[in-house]
Amino acid sequence: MPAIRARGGCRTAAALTATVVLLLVGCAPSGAPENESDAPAQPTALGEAPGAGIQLFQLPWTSIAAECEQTLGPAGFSWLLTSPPNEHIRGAEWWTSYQPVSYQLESRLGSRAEFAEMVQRCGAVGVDVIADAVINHMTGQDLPGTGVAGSAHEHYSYPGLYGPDDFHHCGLTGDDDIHDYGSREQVQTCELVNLADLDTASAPVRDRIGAYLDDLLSLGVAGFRIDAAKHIAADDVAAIVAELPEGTRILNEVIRGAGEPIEPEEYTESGQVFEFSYARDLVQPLRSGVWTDPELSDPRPLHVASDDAVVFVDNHDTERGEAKVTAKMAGLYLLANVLLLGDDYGTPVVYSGYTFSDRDAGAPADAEGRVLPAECPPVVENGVVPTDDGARTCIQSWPAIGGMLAFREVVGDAPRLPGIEEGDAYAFEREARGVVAVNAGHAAETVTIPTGLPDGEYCDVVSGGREARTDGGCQGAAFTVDGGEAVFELDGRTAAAIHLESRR
Ligand code: LAG
Ligand code: CA
Repeated sequence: MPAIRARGGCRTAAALTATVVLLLVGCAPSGAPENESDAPAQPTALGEAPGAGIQLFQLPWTSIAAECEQTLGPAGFSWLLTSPPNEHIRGAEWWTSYQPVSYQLESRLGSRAEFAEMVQRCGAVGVDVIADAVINHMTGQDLPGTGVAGSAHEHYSYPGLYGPDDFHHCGLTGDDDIHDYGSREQVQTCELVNLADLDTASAPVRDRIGAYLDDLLSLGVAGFRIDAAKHIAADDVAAIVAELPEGTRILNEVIRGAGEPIEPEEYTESGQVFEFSYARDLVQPLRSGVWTDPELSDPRPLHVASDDAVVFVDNHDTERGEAKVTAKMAGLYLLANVLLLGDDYGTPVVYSGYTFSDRDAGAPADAEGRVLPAECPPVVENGVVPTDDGARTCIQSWPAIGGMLAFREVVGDAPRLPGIEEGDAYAFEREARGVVAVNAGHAAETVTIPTGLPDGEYCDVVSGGREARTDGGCQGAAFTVDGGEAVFELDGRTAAAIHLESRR
């Protein structure tokens, strides 16, 4: 697996260690023991949790740069995923981004210079940038047109880049579109919703794609989401990735579909994959109030191995489709994100988009079609999402998110233990390092869970955020561990999390 930067460990060491000595020697490896005089011996050597990311959907580059400095860096995100940065078709819909016209870094979200500056500014605060790479296809336009940077395009002609021979013409269906997801050949060589399908087995096509990815790497990106990876043969993805520098992060988008011949497992050779099973399983108990522990083996059933998985509550497609819990249900969405970030499985990515009532509606834009800059307030009350169309959801500004990122740094790779269910509430421990509790019901509920955390009063990082512990008190709620049991009295639709370092 590509290396994940050691940023979380650095922060953890600094946060856990009161001594100046360790700070002077720089970022100690995360396995270093932390010995506070009043703390009991640490249970086991601490391995790092995978650094968490955030998808910033259709957010302009200038806004992302500011967001990194103001919120994402301080909150403890280690990477972010942008929308596609290259030239695409004109139009007001968000999905114009998924119809490439050229590989110039000129889009509704900003210019090449703005993109480059964003990568630098985010990197300076410890946030890596991953770009969404649309390399399976070009446009789905049947009529000639020009892209947002002025490049001419026809369905199978992109002057200076691709001509008709560079595309699959599958000949398997009447219109050359994909009709049967049970057919590997159709899915990978026919057209996804009429999008001209690149012949990714051909050397010139691979070279052009490689040059585009190299160009983005030259600006400092850490890696790529491979859009529609399921529609590119795993061997083709692997061949393209093989030409990239060692350590380039690859996140393959391969939606797991029941009974389909193409499986996410095929793509782990070239990087991680988004594990769609995870989101599907995560939200079920939130809606039903019936909790079952996930199978705590690795891999979980119908999941890739933890190291291979990128996990999420929703993304820009599922919030418009299959996701049962989205920002539209802000209370449950908070719980889902707490569970996501509290888990020991996969590399989590939080999703931040904008409110919509029309699934096609693009983010608010100016007269020329450029998406308007948008700023999130540094702090937004947990679970609050604006309801007006086009407003940014800004969940990264919830105290709970920064609080759970701190939780991850403290619990590291401590395993998740089987949980305790109490009515609609549920709690689980990350062995001897932290406990997460959620109440999916509307009524208050108390859940009591045995824990290896030392007895004491703990500050809740969901309500209290990253700096939950204040001088002598707590920023938010407090919970007690007594006689080896943690007790969480939770109001309806609330969550809590405590960890070794949130003890008062
Ligand atoms: C993806 N992952 O595999 C993206 O995450 C997803 O957002 C993309 O679909 C898709 N694959 C292609 O990159 C989006 C919209 C589609 C849109 C498509 C192309 O969800 O609705 O299709 O991008 O812009 C639209 C129209 C179609 C039309 C097509 C071609 O909705 O009706 O056939 O454009 O003109
Ligand atoms: Ca294809």
